[in-house]
Amino acid sequence: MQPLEDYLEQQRQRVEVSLDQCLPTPDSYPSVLMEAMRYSVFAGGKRLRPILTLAAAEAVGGDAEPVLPAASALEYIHTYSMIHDDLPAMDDDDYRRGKLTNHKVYGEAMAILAGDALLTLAFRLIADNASRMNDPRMIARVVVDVADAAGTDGMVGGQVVDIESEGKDVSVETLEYIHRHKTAALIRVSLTAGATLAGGRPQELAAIRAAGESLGLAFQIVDDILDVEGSLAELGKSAGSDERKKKATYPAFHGLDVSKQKARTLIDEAKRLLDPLGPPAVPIRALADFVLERRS
Ligand code: GRG
Repeated sequence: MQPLEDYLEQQRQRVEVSLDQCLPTPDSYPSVLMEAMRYSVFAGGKRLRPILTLAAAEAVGGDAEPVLPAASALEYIHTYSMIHDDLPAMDDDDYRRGKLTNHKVYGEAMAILAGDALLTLAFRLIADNASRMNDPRMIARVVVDVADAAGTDGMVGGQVVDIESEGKDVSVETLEYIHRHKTAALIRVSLTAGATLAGGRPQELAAIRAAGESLGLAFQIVDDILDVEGSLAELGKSAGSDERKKKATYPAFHGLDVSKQKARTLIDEAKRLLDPLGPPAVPIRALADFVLERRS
C-alpha cells in the first residue's frame, strides 16, 4: 500500500472536487446562501468522514468514485453540525478551524439556514447516489442509516444530552451516551454508507459497523484529550474550552492517562474487527491510526 499521507492526500483531493461539484454553483440564487454554505464547507476540514466512506467502499471490493456524492453528503452533514454548534444558542464560538465562525460572518439567521440547506442537500445526494447503484433497495437502507445517525437517535440526540449535562456531574453512562451519539454515530455511518453502496455483504457490513462504532468513540475521546493538551495553532480554536464550559468529557471523568489508554484500546479493537476483510481494509486501519495520532 502507498504511504498513508499519499493515500489521504489523494482521497482528500477527490473529495474536494466532489464537494465543489455537489454544491449548487456559486452564482445560483440566492447568492448569499451559496456563499455561506461554501464558506464553511471550504473552511479547511480534514475530510475524515468522506475519506472513510471511500475507504469503506474499497474495503468491500467496490470503487470509491461512485460513492463520492454520498461521501460529500456526510461532510455536508458534519459541516452543518459545526455551523449550528458554533451558534450563540449552542457553544457560542467565534472561531472554527482558525477562521471566523459562519454566524460571525453571515449572521445567525443565515448560519442557521446554511446549515439547514446543507443537511437537506445531503439527503438528496444520498438518495440520488443510491438510486444510481445496482440495487434500488439500497436507497432506503442508506437513507434510514444516515437519518438514524444524524437525528434524534444520533448526533442531535447526543447534542441535546450534552447541552443538558453542561455544568452537572454526569454518570459514566451519560458520558458514554453523549460521545456515542454526538460524534461516533456519524463516523460509523460514514463507513457503513460507503460499504452498503458498494454492495458489501452482511458479514462485511456488520464488521465495518462495529469497527466504526469503536473508531467513532475513540475519535471523540481523542478530541477531548486534544482539548486539554492541544494548542490554539494546532486546533484552530482555543484549547481548554470543554473545562471552561464544564462539559462532560473523558479526561474530566477518567483522567488523561486512562482516556489515552481507552482510545488506544478502541483503535486496536476497530482494527481487529476489520481483520476478516483482509488487505482491502488496510486504508481504514491506517485511518484508525491517524485518528489516534492526530494533533488537530
Ligand atoms: C448541532 C445537531 C448539532 C450537532 C452538533 C458534532 C457536534 C454536534 C458538535 C461539535 C462539537 C465538537 C467539536 C465535537 C467534537 C467532535 C468533532 C465533531 C470534532 C470536529 O471534527 P473534525 O476534527 O473536524 O473531523 P474538521 O474540522 O477536521 O472537519
